[in-house]
Amino acid sequence: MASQLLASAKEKATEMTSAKNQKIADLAIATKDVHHESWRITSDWGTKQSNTDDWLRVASDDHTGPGLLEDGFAREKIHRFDHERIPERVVHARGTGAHGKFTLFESAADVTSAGVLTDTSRETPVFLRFSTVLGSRGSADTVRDVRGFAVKFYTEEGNWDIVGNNIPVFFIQDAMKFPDVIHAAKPEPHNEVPQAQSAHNNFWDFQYLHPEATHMFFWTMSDRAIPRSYRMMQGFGVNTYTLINDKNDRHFVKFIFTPELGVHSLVWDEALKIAGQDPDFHRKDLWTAIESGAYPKWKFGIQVIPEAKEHDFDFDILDATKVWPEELVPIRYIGQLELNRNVDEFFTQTEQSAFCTSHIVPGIGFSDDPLLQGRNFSYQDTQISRLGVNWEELPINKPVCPVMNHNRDGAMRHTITKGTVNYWPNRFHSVPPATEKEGGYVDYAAKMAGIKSRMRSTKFKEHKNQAELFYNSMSEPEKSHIMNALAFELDHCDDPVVYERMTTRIAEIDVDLAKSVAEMVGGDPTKLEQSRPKHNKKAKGLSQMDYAPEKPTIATRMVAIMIADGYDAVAYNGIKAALTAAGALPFTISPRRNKIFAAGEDKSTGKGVVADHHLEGMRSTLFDSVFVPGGADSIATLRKNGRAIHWIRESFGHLKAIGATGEAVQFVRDAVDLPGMTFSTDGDVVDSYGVVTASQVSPNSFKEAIQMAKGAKDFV
Ligand code: HDE
Repeated sequence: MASQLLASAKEKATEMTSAKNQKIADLAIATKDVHHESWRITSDWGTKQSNTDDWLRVASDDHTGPGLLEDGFAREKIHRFDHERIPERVVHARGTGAHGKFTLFESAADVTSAGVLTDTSRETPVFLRFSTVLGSRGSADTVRDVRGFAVKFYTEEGNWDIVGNNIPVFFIQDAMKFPDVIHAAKPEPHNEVPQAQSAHNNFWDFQYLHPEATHMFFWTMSDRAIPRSYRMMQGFGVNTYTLINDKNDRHFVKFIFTPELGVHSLVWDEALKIAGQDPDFHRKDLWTAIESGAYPKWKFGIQVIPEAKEHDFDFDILDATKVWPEELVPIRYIGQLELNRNVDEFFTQTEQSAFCTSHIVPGIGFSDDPLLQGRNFSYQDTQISRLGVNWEELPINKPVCPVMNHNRDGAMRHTITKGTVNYWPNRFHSVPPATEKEGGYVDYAAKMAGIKSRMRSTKFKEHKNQAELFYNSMSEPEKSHIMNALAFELDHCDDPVVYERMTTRIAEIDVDLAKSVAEMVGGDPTKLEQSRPKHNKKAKGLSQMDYAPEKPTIATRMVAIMIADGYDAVAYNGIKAALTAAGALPFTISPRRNKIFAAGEDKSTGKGVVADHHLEGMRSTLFDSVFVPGGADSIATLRKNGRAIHWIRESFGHLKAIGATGEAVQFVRDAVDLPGMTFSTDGDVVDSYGVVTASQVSPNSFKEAIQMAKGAKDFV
């Protein structure tokens, strides 16, 4: 059922999105479809093959002889296979991407001349790649890590890449430190352990030795680092860029994407389990949402500071370890990004997509942010080693506007440039490059003065104020999640130098937090003191609580309906229909994936229901919610099934909505019966735990419960 729903939604979606998107039309030229009945298999040189299974050999009926080197078909097949792999990205190796569009609802012409940010009639095609940072290509999605949020805008004036993250700050201030922070965070060099984890000695050793990383590690220990879905996280350009308008005024700018669905996270226990139970959890979630037509959307915002006000703040606005608090620099939301089409092939689109911070278009510029300056060098360089010098000719990376220059040759060049000259100017073409009016990129003429030295400006030396601002701005549950995350991570460090010193660093931000962590991981809490005076300030926009969904919805939420033989068909069919109508994805779970019969249904003549999964095949962690319809026999069976009981208890522990009707109500109560829990006599509300069950479940009350539990989950 869920798959039929997906198939028809997919057709509709494909029709709607391909029509206008110039990049999709462009990609179609390079696309071939293997689902044609009539094609015959050929070699790469085009000759039809008569056999692709047996190597040409000298053989007879009673003797299998040696293979012949002469067999070009066989050699080609093996050679191609031998060379299928390319280097994975040195960071952000694990990722997934999708196509979409960017639209503008308010022109930013007052601050920029960029067409993509001023022309409200445009639909700019985009490709967005999400990623984790530390793990290899095959690692799990739900690890604790920063998430990449890299957007390529295929604008009429050329590609513009915002290569961002889901966290607005970074570990270091100067690009020259990047190899150190990444070496320290990636698996340790002697045994390549641990995979995709920051919970190890080297990572935390680095954090202590680099006070500038303090603000960032508070973010990575927060719930932001374990998102529920790529669709439910923010994107930040992180670095400070500039915008230049028609009058040649320059503003500093930060780019922000905020999801329509709100910002939500997993709970840590869930994240840990999902990493094993379904390492592709986030990619599947994104894929399914797009296939079912529930297109994820983000509001696009800018924070701008006029050039003249650069020094008006107590932090340096070019320092990537700092946010620009919204109270000081409000976010101006001007556009929308929507993802509406999955890739046709992972390798040629997602894997070969390549981003460069240095890709900008007229109206957008860089700043002297030392991290950005280094990134501008690094990305082009890394693409050359990963994909080759002609990487921008690959279909996914090619701009939609004309590309014409005298860059030539190199491995795998495939554009054929006609003409007898390959330099400029030449006797055939000496038209000067485009002026600013003609769309040429003219660098902002900035006045520079300084001393050549390896130094950082004074304001770059303050590292603690915003770490405290972030921590102070968290809700109590978010604070306790940070404490637990630090306790988990430092528990995985076995060198006392690492975990003991870290508690002293935490004490500079909040001594109570440091003491709790020291109590858990080792270190002497009595020796810790608030070693830096606190400012006690808070700011908005840092806590996830500030990002509730604009329009609450349960579309694409995964709901497990648990039944066994003898289930109540009215309750089952009712809830399934209601969930489907609301765009949620119901899945039937039962002790076996063979027909299950309703109460009163004749097993020899009845149609039965074929479950989507059996109880051992799936886990509660992979669903947003569980519903158990009544039915005496069904519940009697489930009561005897340890896995069924565990499903309920685990869902409860992970703060999910649990719906039950009839006999299932007592079953759910018994399963989650915990000391100190109270049930009301009529409504069955377990309000002390923030989770709702109701004996008179109406589809609407259950839908609300799913929404509520989702909200509660973030905050309880
Ligand atoms: Fe990256 N980063 N980075 N980075 N980064 C790469 O480029 C680098 C930084 C980010 O989906 C690499 O194509 C340096 C900040 C994303 O393909 C590499 C520095 C932010 C992606 C590289 C940084 C990012 C990358 C590896 C310090 C958030 C994945 C593969 C100055 C704003 C893009 C590649 C994708 C990838 C270098 C710091 C985001 C090596 C030198 C800060 C989302 O070039």
